[in-house]
Amino acid sequence: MKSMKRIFLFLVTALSLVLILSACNTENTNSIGENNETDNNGEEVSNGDNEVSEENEASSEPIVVGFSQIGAESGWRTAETQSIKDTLENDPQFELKFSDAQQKQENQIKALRSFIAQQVDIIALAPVVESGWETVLKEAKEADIPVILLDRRIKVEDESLYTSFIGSDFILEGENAAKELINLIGEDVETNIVELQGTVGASAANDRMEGFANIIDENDNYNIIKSQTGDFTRSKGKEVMEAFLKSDGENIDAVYAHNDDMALGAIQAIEEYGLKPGEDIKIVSVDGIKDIFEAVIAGKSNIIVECNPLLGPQLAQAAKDLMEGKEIERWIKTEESVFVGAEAAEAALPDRKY
Ligand code: GYE
Repeated sequence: MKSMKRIFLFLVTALSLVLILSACNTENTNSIGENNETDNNGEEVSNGDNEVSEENEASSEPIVVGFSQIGAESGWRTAETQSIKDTLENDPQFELKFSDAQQKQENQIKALRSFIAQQVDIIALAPVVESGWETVLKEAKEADIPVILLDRRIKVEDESLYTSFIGSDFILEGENAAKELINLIGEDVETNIVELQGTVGASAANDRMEGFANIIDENDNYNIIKSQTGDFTRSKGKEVMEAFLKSDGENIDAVYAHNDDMALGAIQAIEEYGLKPGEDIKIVSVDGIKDIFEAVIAGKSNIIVECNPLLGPQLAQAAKDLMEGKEIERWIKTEESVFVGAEAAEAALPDRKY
């Protein structure tokens, strides 16, 4: 009888030890934010991780990236979406969850909340506008999901709400657009410019406007006589240019468009008005899509300030680095050029990838 009692005691002690050890293991795993997950009831949802297979699992489990894209308003954006899909969908190390917000911030916020609920590893956000992100990004932070901003910036007081920004220097793009325009026309020539702005509240619009004004304001011969949003689209660009031509017609010497699509719309409007785009009215625009190269080659536009949308490889690298616990740069910049005139455009066109 005594020996039965001893065996029973031994079994109870052994069982408790096993339970304590496995509890410790769970705590460790969760505290380093690894792959164990909890469901709505707070219960652990096993995804195959355990002590023995942890290393193997970590290398075979894909990195889940939730990407909230703005929409498809421009050739540039379509190229960006393609680059991200091509890169992440063709790499078994990644699983991409893609969401198109159709230009609406509220849809982006919904997408982010859904990514958080699905416990993605990384959120990539191309923010349509600069402001209004605090609440949802705090939710991502609380869920320990790093957020990488793609192509546009945001304004937040707490800079720790995002990990990194991958994209261009829009102020510099605006400055380059103005410098090249002044070079082309001549600094002593009285020049009236109309400006086609991008989406209201977007960093790409705000900064391109600021950079351009920085340079133009230094030259008394150059004046921005009209400035209005064309929402980064061809149709709106055309519409706004028609209105500019109606009110200011022959007084317009140059167009500065925050993107190529709006410039292409403006070209149509100018032709329909009976003037020659690229000659009677000089044109400078930002992005560098193939269509604008063709327009410059045809003499219908003049200056292209490049902005690179092929951000897939940089996003993939940043995501891998983050998952390996490496520090990534706060601003991952893209290399860009400026093309002036038909000859330069013709030489570059065969190598254009978007
Ligand atoms: O220039 C424009 C697009 O955010 C940099 O958005 C991007 C801009 C790009 O729709 O064409």
